[in-house]
Amino acid sequence: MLSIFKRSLALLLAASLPVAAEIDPWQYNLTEGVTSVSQNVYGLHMFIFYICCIIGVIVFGAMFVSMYLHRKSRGVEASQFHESVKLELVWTIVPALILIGMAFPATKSLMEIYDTDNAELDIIVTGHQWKWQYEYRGEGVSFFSNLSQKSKDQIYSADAKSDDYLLDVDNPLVIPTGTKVRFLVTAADVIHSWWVPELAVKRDAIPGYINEAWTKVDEPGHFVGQCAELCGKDHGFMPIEVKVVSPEEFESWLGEKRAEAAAIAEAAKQTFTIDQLLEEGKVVYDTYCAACHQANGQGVPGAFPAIAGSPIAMGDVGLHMDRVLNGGVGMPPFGEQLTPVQSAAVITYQRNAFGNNMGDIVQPVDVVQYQQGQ
Ligand code: HEC
Ligand SMILES: [Cu+2]
Repeated sequence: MLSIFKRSLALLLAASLPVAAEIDPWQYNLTEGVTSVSQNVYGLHMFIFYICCIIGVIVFGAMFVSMYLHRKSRGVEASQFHESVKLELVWTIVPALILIGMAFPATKSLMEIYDTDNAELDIIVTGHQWKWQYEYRGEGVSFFSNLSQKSKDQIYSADAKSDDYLLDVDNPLVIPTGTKVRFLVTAADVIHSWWVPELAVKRDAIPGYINEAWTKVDEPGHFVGQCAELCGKDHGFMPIEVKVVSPEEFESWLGEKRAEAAAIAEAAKQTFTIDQLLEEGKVVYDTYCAACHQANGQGVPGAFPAIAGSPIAMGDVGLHMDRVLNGGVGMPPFGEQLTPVQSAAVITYQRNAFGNNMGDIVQPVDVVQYQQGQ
Protein backbone atom coordinates (compact mmCIF):
# COMPACT_ATOMS: atom_id res chain seq x y z
CA MET A 1 0.00 0.00 0.00
CA LEU A 2 2.68 2.43 1.09
CA SER A 3 4.81 1.51 -1.88
CA ILE A 4 1.96 2.26 -4.28
CA PHE A 5 1.54 5.61 -2.59
CA LYS A 6 5.27 6.31 -2.80
CA ARG A 7 5.34 5.27 -6.43
CA SER A 8 2.47 7.51 -7.42
CA LEU A 9 3.95 10.39 -5.49
CA ALA A 10 7.24 9.87 -7.29
CA LEU A 11 5.48 9.74 -10.66
CA LEU A 12 3.54 12.87 -9.86
CA LEU A 13 6.71 14.69 -8.87
CA ALA A 14 8.58 13.42 -11.89
CA ALA A 15 5.78 14.53 -14.19
CA SER A 16 5.69 18.02 -12.76
CA LEU A 17 9.41 18.75 -12.99
CA PRO A 18 11.29 19.52 -16.19
CA VAL A 19 14.21 17.25 -15.53
CA ALA A 20 16.44 15.14 -17.71
CA ALA A 21 15.53 11.49 -17.83
CA GLU A 22 18.52 10.38 -15.78
CA ILE A 23 17.48 12.43 -12.76
CA ASP A 24 16.15 10.60 -9.74
CA PRO A 25 12.37 11.06 -9.40
CA TRP A 26 12.89 11.15 -5.63
CA GLN A 27 14.99 14.26 -5.91
CA TYR A 28 13.39 16.90 -3.70
CA ASN A 29 16.06 19.54 -3.78
CA LEU A 30 17.07 22.02 -6.46
CA THR A 31 19.46 20.76 -9.08
CA GLU A 32 23.08 21.74 -8.52
CA GLY A 33 23.36 22.30 -12.23
CA VAL A 34 26.52 22.45 -14.29
CA THR A 35 27.61 26.09 -14.27
CA SER A 36 29.32 28.23 -11.66
CA VAL A 37 26.15 30.33 -11.41
CA SER A 38 23.89 27.33 -10.88
CA GLN A 39 26.25 25.95 -8.25
CA ASN A 40 26.37 29.31 -6.50
CA VAL A 41 22.60 29.50 -6.53
CA TYR A 42 22.43 26.00 -5.07
CA GLY A 43 25.06 26.83 -2.42
CA LEU A 44 23.20 29.99 -1.46
CA HIS A 45 19.94 28.09 -1.21
CA MET A 46 21.50 25.46 1.08
CA PHE A 47 23.26 28.10 3.20
CA ILE A 48 20.02 29.98 3.86
CA PHE A 49 18.11 26.76 4.33
CA TYR A 50 20.53 25.70 7.09
CA ILE A 51 20.25 29.10 8.77
CA CYS A 52 16.46 28.65 8.74
CA CYS A 53 16.85 25.17 10.25
CA ILE A 54 19.09 26.43 13.04
CA ILE A 55 16.72 29.31 13.84
CA GLY A 56 13.80 26.89 13.75
CA VAL A 57 15.46 24.49 16.16
CA ILE A 58 16.43 27.29 18.57
CA VAL A 59 13.03 29.02 18.54
CA PHE A 60 10.90 25.89 18.79
CA GLY A 61 13.37 24.33 21.26
CA ALA A 62 13.11 27.39 23.53
CA MET A 63 9.32 27.30 23.26
CA PHE A 64 9.00 23.63 24.10
CA VAL A 65 11.52 23.77 26.92
CA SER A 66 9.84 26.78 28.54
CA MET A 67 6.36 25.32 28.11
CA TYR A 68 7.47 22.04 29.67
CA LEU A 69 9.68 23.24 32.50
CA HIS A 70 7.69 26.34 33.38
CA ARG A 71 4.22 24.91 33.20
CA LYS A 72 1.52 26.14 35.53
CA SER A 73 1.06 22.79 37.29
CA ARG A 74 4.58 23.11 38.63
CA GLY A 75 3.60 26.45 40.13
CA VAL A 76 5.98 28.49 38.04
CA GLU A 77 5.36 32.24 37.92
CA ALA A 78 5.88 34.17 34.70
CA SER A 79 8.93 36.39 34.90
CA GLN A 80 8.53 40.03 33.86
CA PHE A 81 11.07 41.73 31.59
CA HIS A 82 9.16 44.56 29.95
CA GLU A 83 11.29 47.35 28.49
CA SER A 84 14.52 45.49 29.03
CA VAL A 85 16.96 47.51 26.93
CA LYS A 86 19.47 44.69 26.93
CA LEU A 87 17.00 42.17 25.52
CA GLU A 88 15.66 44.58 22.92
CA LEU A 89 19.18 45.31 21.72
CA VAL A 90 19.92 41.61 21.41
CA TRP A 91 16.80 40.80 19.43
CA THR A 92 17.47 43.68 17.06
CA ILE A 93 21.18 43.19 16.53
CA VAL A 94 21.23 39.41 16.18
CA PRO A 95 18.62 39.25 13.36
CA ALA A 96 20.29 42.22 11.67
CA LEU A 97 23.60 40.36 11.69
CA ILE A 98 21.92 37.24 10.31
CA LEU A 99 20.32 39.29 7.53
CA ILE A 100 23.63 40.91 6.62
CA GLY A 101 25.23 37.47 6.62
CA MET A 102 22.61 36.32 4.10
CA ALA A 103 22.54 39.50 1.99
CA PHE A 104 26.25 39.40 1.33
CA PRO A 105 26.44 36.08 -0.58
CA ALA A 106 23.03 36.74 -2.17
CA THR A 107 24.22 40.05 -3.63
CA LYS A 108 27.40 38.41 -4.86
CA SER A 109 25.40 35.72 -6.69
CA LEU A 110 23.02 38.28 -8.17
CA MET A 111 25.93 40.31 -9.48
CA GLU A 112 27.39 37.23 -11.10
CA ILE A 113 24.02 36.30 -12.65
CA TYR A 114 23.63 39.75 -14.20
CA ASP A 115 27.23 40.14 -15.36
CA THR A 116 26.69 39.60 -19.09
CA ASP A 117 29.82 41.54 -20.07
CA ASN A 118 32.54 40.11 -22.31
CA ALA A 119 30.39 37.41 -23.88
CA GLU A 120 32.10 35.51 -26.68
CA LEU A 121 28.89 34.45 -28.43
CA ASP A 122 25.52 36.21 -28.62
CA ILE A 123 22.33 34.27 -29.23
CA ILE A 124 19.00 36.01 -29.71
CA VAL A 125 16.28 33.82 -28.21
CA THR A 126 12.78 34.70 -29.40
CA GLY A 127 9.66 33.14 -27.95
CA HIS A 128 6.81 32.48 -30.37
CA GLN A 129 3.45 30.81 -29.83
CA TRP A 130 4.58 27.98 -29.50
CA LYS A 131 8.20 27.49 -30.41
CA TRP A 132 11.60 29.08 -29.85
CA GLN A 133 13.77 30.82 -32.41
CA TYR A 134 17.55 31.01 -32.04
CA GLU A 135 19.65 33.49 -33.94
CA TYR A 136 23.44 33.35 -33.64
CA ARG A 137 24.35 37.03 -33.93
CA GLY A 138 26.92 37.76 -36.60
CA GLU A 139 27.16 34.10 -37.60
CA GLY A 140 24.43 34.07 -40.26
CA VAL A 141 22.63 31.22 -38.52
CA SER A 142 19.02 31.35 -37.37
CA PHE A 143 16.44 28.63 -36.93
CA PHE A 144 13.24 27.59 -35.18
CA SER A 145 13.05 24.90 -32.54
CA ASN A 146 9.75 23.01 -32.37
CA LEU A 147 8.48 20.17 -30.22
CA SER A 148 9.68 16.99 -31.95
CA GLN A 149 7.34 15.03 -34.16
CA LYS A 150 7.95 12.00 -31.92
CA SER A 151 6.55 13.80 -28.87
CA LYS A 152 3.66 15.21 -30.91
CA ASP A 153 2.76 11.70 -32.01
CA GLN A 154 2.83 10.50 -28.42
CA ILE A 155 0.44 13.16 -27.15
CA TYR A 156 -2.80 11.45 -28.19
CA SER A 157 -1.47 8.01 -29.02
CA ALA A 158 -1.73 4.96 -26.88
CA ASP A 159 2.03 4.48 -27.29
CA ALA A 160 4.16 4.51 -24.21
CA LYS A 161 5.63 7.94 -23.70
CA SER A 162 9.39 8.05 -24.15
CA ASP A 163 11.66 9.32 -21.36
CA ASP A 164 12.12 12.65 -23.09
CA TYR A 165 8.39 13.00 -23.82
CA LEU A 166 7.54 16.71 -24.32
CA LEU A 167 11.18 17.61 -23.68
CA ASP A 168 12.70 17.01 -27.12
CA VAL A 169 12.78 19.28 -30.13
CA ASP A 170 13.57 19.06 -33.83
CA ASN A 171 16.45 21.60 -33.76
CA PRO A 172 18.20 21.91 -30.39
CA LEU A 173 20.20 24.96 -29.42
CA VAL A 174 23.91 24.12 -29.77
CA ILE A 175 26.60 25.98 -27.81
CA PRO A 176 30.34 25.41 -27.34
CA THR A 177 32.01 24.39 -24.06
CA GLY A 178 34.15 26.86 -22.13
CA THR A 179 32.58 29.85 -23.86
CA LYS A 180 30.65 32.67 -22.26
CA VAL A 181 27.38 32.70 -24.19
CA ARG A 182 25.02 35.64 -23.82
CA PHE A 183 21.30 35.11 -24.43
CA LEU A 184 19.29 38.11 -25.61
CA VAL A 185 15.78 37.01 -24.75
CA THR A 186 12.69 38.51 -26.35
CA ALA A 187 9.31 37.45 -27.76
CA ALA A 188 7.31 38.00 -30.92
CA ASP A 189 3.77 37.72 -29.58
CA VAL A 190 3.05 37.22 -25.87
CA ILE A 191 5.25 36.82 -22.79
CA HIS A 192 7.20 33.55 -22.62
CA SER A 193 10.08 32.60 -20.35
CA TRP A 194 13.23 30.75 -21.34
CA TRP A 195 14.16 28.36 -18.54
CA VAL A 196 16.90 25.74 -18.37
CA PRO A 197 17.28 24.68 -14.71
CA GLU A 198 20.69 23.04 -15.00
CA LEU A 199 22.17 26.21 -16.48
CA ALA A 200 20.32 28.32 -13.88
CA VAL A 201 19.00 30.50 -16.70
CA LYS A 202 15.42 31.72 -16.45
CA ARG A 203 14.55 34.93 -18.22
CA ASP A 204 11.19 36.36 -19.24
CA ALA A 205 10.79 36.80 -22.99
CA ILE A 206 8.76 39.99 -23.41
CA PRO A 207 7.70 41.50 -26.76
CA GLY A 208 9.52 44.79 -27.31
CA TYR A 209 12.14 44.17 -24.60
CA ILE A 210 15.46 42.38 -24.60
CA ASN A 211 16.43 40.67 -21.37
CA GLU A 212 19.96 39.39 -20.99
CA ALA A 213 21.24 36.19 -19.44
CA TRP A 214 24.41 34.20 -19.84
CA THR A 215 25.95 30.81 -19.30
CA LYS A 216 29.29 29.10 -19.51
CA VAL A 217 29.35 25.32 -19.48
CA ASP A 218 32.70 23.56 -19.20
CA GLU A 219 31.76 19.97 -20.02
CA PRO A 220 29.82 18.72 -23.04
CA GLY A 221 26.27 17.75 -22.14
CA HIS A 222 22.61 17.78 -22.96
CA PHE A 223 20.14 19.87 -20.98
CA VAL A 224 16.43 20.44 -21.21
CA GLY A 225 13.99 23.09 -20.10
CA GLN A 226 10.58 24.52 -20.77
CA CYS A 227 8.72 27.75 -21.33
CA ALA A 228 7.99 29.00 -17.82
CA GLU A 229 5.36 31.65 -18.48
CA LEU A 230 1.82 30.64 -19.29
CA CYS A 231 1.62 31.75 -22.93
CA GLY A 232 -1.51 30.18 -24.34
CA LYS A 233 -2.91 26.90 -25.56
CA ASP A 234 0.38 25.13 -26.33
CA HIS A 235 2.46 26.56 -23.48
CA GLY A 236 3.32 23.05 -22.36
CA PHE A 237 4.51 22.10 -25.85
CA MET A 238 7.45 24.44 -26.41
CA PRO A 239 10.36 22.73 -24.68
CA ILE A 240 14.00 23.74 -24.83
CA GLU A 241 16.92 21.47 -25.63
CA VAL A 242 20.50 22.66 -25.26
CA LYS A 243 23.44 20.64 -26.59
CA VAL A 244 26.84 21.65 -25.31
CA VAL A 245 29.64 20.44 -27.60
CA SER A 246 33.37 21.05 -27.97
CA PRO A 247 34.36 24.26 -29.82
CA GLU A 248 35.53 22.16 -32.80
CA GLU A 249 32.21 20.34 -33.07
CA PHE A 250 30.44 23.66 -32.65
CA GLU A 251 32.37 25.19 -35.57
CA SER A 252 31.57 22.27 -37.84
CA TRP A 253 27.89 22.44 -36.80
CA LEU A 254 27.85 26.18 -37.60
CA GLY A 255 29.40 25.35 -40.98
CA GLU A 256 26.63 22.85 -41.69
CA LYS A 257 23.96 25.35 -40.72
CA ARG A 258 25.53 28.00 -42.96
CA ALA A 259 25.66 25.52 -45.84
CA GLU A 260 21.98 24.73 -45.22
CA ALA A 261 21.13 28.45 -45.38
CA ALA A 262 23.12 28.80 -48.61
CA ALA A 263 21.33 25.80 -50.13
CA ILE A 264 17.96 27.31 -49.18
CA ALA A 265 18.92 30.64 -50.79
CA GLU A 266 20.10 28.78 -53.89
CA ALA A 267 16.89 26.73 -54.12
CA ALA A 268 14.86 29.93 -53.81
CA LYS A 269 16.29 31.07 -57.15
CA GLN A 270 15.10 28.00 -59.03
CA THR A 271 11.90 27.56 -60.95
CA PHE A 272 9.75 24.54 -60.17
CA THR A 273 7.02 22.73 -62.08
CA ILE A 274 3.50 22.70 -60.70
CA ASP A 275 3.82 19.00 -59.86
CA GLN A 276 6.96 19.58 -57.82
CA LEU A 277 5.30 22.44 -55.97
CA LEU A 278 2.14 20.44 -55.28
CA GLU A 279 4.10 17.49 -53.94
CA GLU A 280 6.21 19.65 -51.60
CA GLY A 281 3.17 21.80 -50.76
CA LYS A 282 1.21 18.83 -49.45
CA VAL A 283 4.06 17.88 -47.12
CA VAL A 284 4.30 21.46 -45.82
CA TYR A 285 0.52 21.70 -45.44
CA ASP A 286 0.27 18.47 -43.50
CA THR A 287 3.17 19.46 -41.23
CA TYR A 288 2.40 23.12 -40.53
CA CYS A 289 -1.18 23.93 -41.48
CA ALA A 290 -3.36 20.85 -41.00
CA ALA A 291 -3.45 21.23 -37.19
CA CYS A 292 -5.78 24.20 -37.69
CA HIS A 293 -7.10 24.05 -41.25
CA GLN A 294 -7.48 20.23 -41.11
CA ALA A 295 -6.01 17.65 -43.48
CA ASN A 296 -9.11 17.81 -45.70
CA GLY A 297 -8.95 21.63 -45.93
CA GLN A 298 -12.36 22.05 -44.29
CA GLY A 299 -11.05 23.98 -41.27
CA VAL A 300 -12.94 24.11 -38.01
CA PRO A 301 -16.11 26.22 -38.26
CA GLY A 302 -15.96 29.20 -35.96
CA ALA A 303 -12.24 28.84 -35.31
CA PHE A 304 -10.18 28.13 -38.41
CA PRO A 305 -11.47 29.03 -41.89
CA ALA A 306 -11.72 26.35 -44.54
CA ILE A 307 -9.12 26.43 -47.31
CA ALA A 308 -11.54 24.65 -49.64
CA GLY A 309 -13.44 27.45 -51.35
CA SER A 310 -11.62 30.12 -49.33
CA PRO A 311 -11.96 33.58 -50.90
CA ILE A 312 -8.28 34.20 -50.12
CA ALA A 313 -6.94 30.92 -51.49
CA MET A 314 -9.09 31.49 -54.58
CA GLY A 315 -8.50 35.22 -54.79
CA ASP A 316 -5.62 37.66 -55.22
CA VAL A 317 -2.21 35.94 -54.92
CA GLY A 318 -0.76 38.93 -53.05
CA LEU A 319 -3.36 38.65 -50.28
CA HIS A 320 -2.82 34.93 -50.09
CA MET A 321 0.95 35.40 -49.72
CA ASP A 322 0.34 38.10 -47.13
CA ARG A 323 -1.85 35.80 -45.01
CA VAL A 324 0.64 32.92 -45.09
CA LEU A 325 3.81 34.98 -44.65
CA ASN A 326 2.48 37.51 -42.14
CA GLY A 327 -0.31 35.56 -40.45
CA GLY A 328 -3.69 36.86 -39.37
CA VAL A 329 -5.91 36.96 -36.32
CA GLY A 330 -5.23 33.62 -34.66
CA MET A 331 -2.86 32.52 -37.40
CA PRO A 332 0.91 32.70 -36.83
CA PRO A 333 3.18 34.28 -39.48
CA PHE A 334 5.09 31.65 -41.46
CA GLY A 335 7.41 33.98 -43.43
CA GLU A 336 10.41 33.27 -41.23
CA GLN A 337 9.66 29.71 -40.38
CA LEU A 338 9.18 28.34 -43.88
CA THR A 339 11.81 28.55 -46.62
CA PRO A 340 10.78 30.45 -49.77
CA VAL A 341 10.40 27.08 -51.54
CA GLN A 342 8.12 25.77 -48.78
CA SER A 343 6.02 28.96 -48.76
CA ALA A 344 5.65 28.95 -52.55
CA ALA A 345 4.80 25.26 -52.49
CA VAL A 346 2.14 25.48 -49.78
CA ILE A 347 0.51 28.53 -51.39
CA THR A 348 0.46 26.79 -54.78
CA TYR A 349 -0.95 23.69 -53.07
CA GLN A 350 -3.77 25.60 -51.35
CA ARG A 351 -4.71 27.24 -54.64
CA ASN A 352 -4.94 23.88 -56.39
CA ALA A 353 -6.12 21.39 -53.78
CA PHE A 354 -9.42 20.68 -52.03
CA GLY A 355 -11.29 21.60 -55.21
CA ASN A 356 -9.68 25.06 -55.52
CA ASN A 357 -8.68 24.70 -59.17
CA MET A 358 -6.98 28.03 -59.72
CA GLY A 359 -4.29 26.55 -61.98
CA ASP A 360 -1.81 29.26 -61.01
CA ILE A 361 1.70 28.81 -59.63
CA VAL A 362 3.65 30.74 -57.02
CA GLN A 363 7.42 30.38 -57.42
CA PRO A 364 9.98 30.87 -54.62
CA VAL A 365 11.26 34.02 -56.38
CA ASP A 366 7.76 35.51 -56.05
CA VAL A 367 7.90 34.92 -52.31
CA VAL A 368 11.39 36.42 -52.01
CA GLN A 369 10.35 39.46 -54.04
CA TYR A 370 7.21 39.86 -51.96
CA GLN A 371 9.24 39.71 -48.73
CA GLN A 372 11.83 42.18 -50.03
CA GLY A 373 9.07 44.58 -51.09
CA GLN A 374 7.60 44.68 -47.59
C1 HEC B 1 -2.77 28.03 -35.28
C2 HEC B 1 -3.76 27.78 -36.30
C3 HEC B 1 -3.36 27.99 -37.75
C4 HEC B 1 -2.33 27.42 -38.45
C5 HEC B 1 -1.28 26.45 -37.93
C6 HEC B 1 -2.45 27.91 -39.78
N1 HEC B 1 -3.50 28.75 -39.89
FE1 HEC B 1 -4.11 29.69 -41.58
N2 HEC B 1 -5.57 30.61 -40.53
C7 HEC B 1 -5.79 30.49 -39.19
C8 HEC B 1 -6.81 31.45 -38.79
C9 HEC B 1 -7.36 31.64 -37.40
C10 HEC B 1 -7.17 32.16 -39.95
C11 HEC B 1 -8.10 33.35 -40.05
C12 HEC B 1 -7.21 34.58 -39.98
C13 HEC B 1 -7.89 35.91 -40.18
O1 HEC B 1 -8.98 35.93 -40.73
O2 HEC B 1 -7.27 36.94 -39.82
C14 HEC B 1 -6.39 31.59 -41.02
C15 HEC B 1 -6.51 31.97 -42.34
C16 HEC B 1 -5.79 31.42 -43.38
C17 HEC B 1 -6.04 31.71 -44.78
C18 HEC B 1 -7.16 32.57 -45.31
C19 HEC B 1 -8.41 31.75 -45.29
C20 HEC B 1 -9.67 32.57 -45.44
O3 HEC B 1 -10.48 32.26 -46.33
O4 HEC B 1 -9.82 33.55 -44.68
C21 HEC B 1 -5.11 31.03 -45.49
C22 HEC B 1 -4.93 31.01 -46.99
C23 HEC B 1 -4.26 30.31 -44.55
N3 HEC B 1 -4.74 30.56 -43.27
C24 HEC B 1 -3.19 29.53 -44.88
C25 HEC B 1 -2.43 28.82 -43.96
C26 HEC B 1 -1.26 28.06 -44.30
C27 HEC B 1 -0.64 27.94 -45.67
C28 HEC B 1 -0.82 27.50 -43.15
C29 HEC B 1 0.39 26.61 -42.95
C30 HEC B 1 1.64 27.04 -43.49
C31 HEC B 1 -1.71 27.92 -42.10
N4 HEC B 1 -2.68 28.72 -42.62
C32 HEC B 1 -1.58 27.52 -40.79
C33 HEC B 1 -5.18 29.59 -38.34
C34 HEC B 1 -4.10 28.84 -38.66
CU1 LIG C 1 5.72 30.15 -24.03
